[in-house]
Amino acid sequence: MIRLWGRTNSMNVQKALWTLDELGLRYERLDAGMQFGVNNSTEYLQKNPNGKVPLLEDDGYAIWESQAICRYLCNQYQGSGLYPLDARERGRVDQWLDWANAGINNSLSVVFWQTLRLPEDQRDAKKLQEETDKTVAALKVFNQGLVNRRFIATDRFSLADMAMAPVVFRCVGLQLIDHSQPQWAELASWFAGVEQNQWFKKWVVQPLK
Ligand SMILES: N[C@@H](CCC(=O)N[C@@H](CS)C(=O)NCC(=O)O)C(=O)O
Repeated sequence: MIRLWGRTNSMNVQKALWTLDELGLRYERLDAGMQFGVNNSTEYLQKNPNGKVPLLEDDGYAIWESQAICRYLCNQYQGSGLYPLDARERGRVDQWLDWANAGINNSLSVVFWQTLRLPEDQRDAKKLQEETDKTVAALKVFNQGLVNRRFIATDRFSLADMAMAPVVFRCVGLQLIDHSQPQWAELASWFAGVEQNQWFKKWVVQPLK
């Protein structure tokens, strides 16, 4: 039995849910994190000592870190379509997956909290501007990576596209970029394709809060 813990408005949980559904797996999702709590209970911390979501459990095997979860699911359940076996193709997927976490998620997360989640008296306009600039600079790298390509990592849709889709959804929703402008043409064309994906519509498209 596969169980995933995590609130559905977390980008990291969305990636794991999307992977589960792309692979056609049966699973149970349990709310955890923020208003739902659970993630700081002793039982949860035994499985994920970071107290973060998502956490996946598969027949007694517990794994945390969203992208490790996505890779595990592909490795365990014939997901080579999303996470290719070829070393160079896999290398490209890993490259963009790692970059999504290290290269853009950190700054976007600050922007998200500074714009929507922190009480107004705790917001810091300078920090917001700095992290917005970093996020937009990273999006330029992503846009450049899509020149003459339909998907970011290989010639097929992969985990790398799934990792970046919620990021771009938030950046567009927060109006960090106007992707109708010509300098974002590659990103816009990629995003228009992603927006057709049924699991993107199910898990990622929701009001930002
Ligand atoms: N790098 C981790 C980040 C995990 C993380 O920071 N999760 C956030 C939600 S996106 C969390 O658990 N926040 C605490 C909470 O929801 O209570 C991953 O990709 O899984």
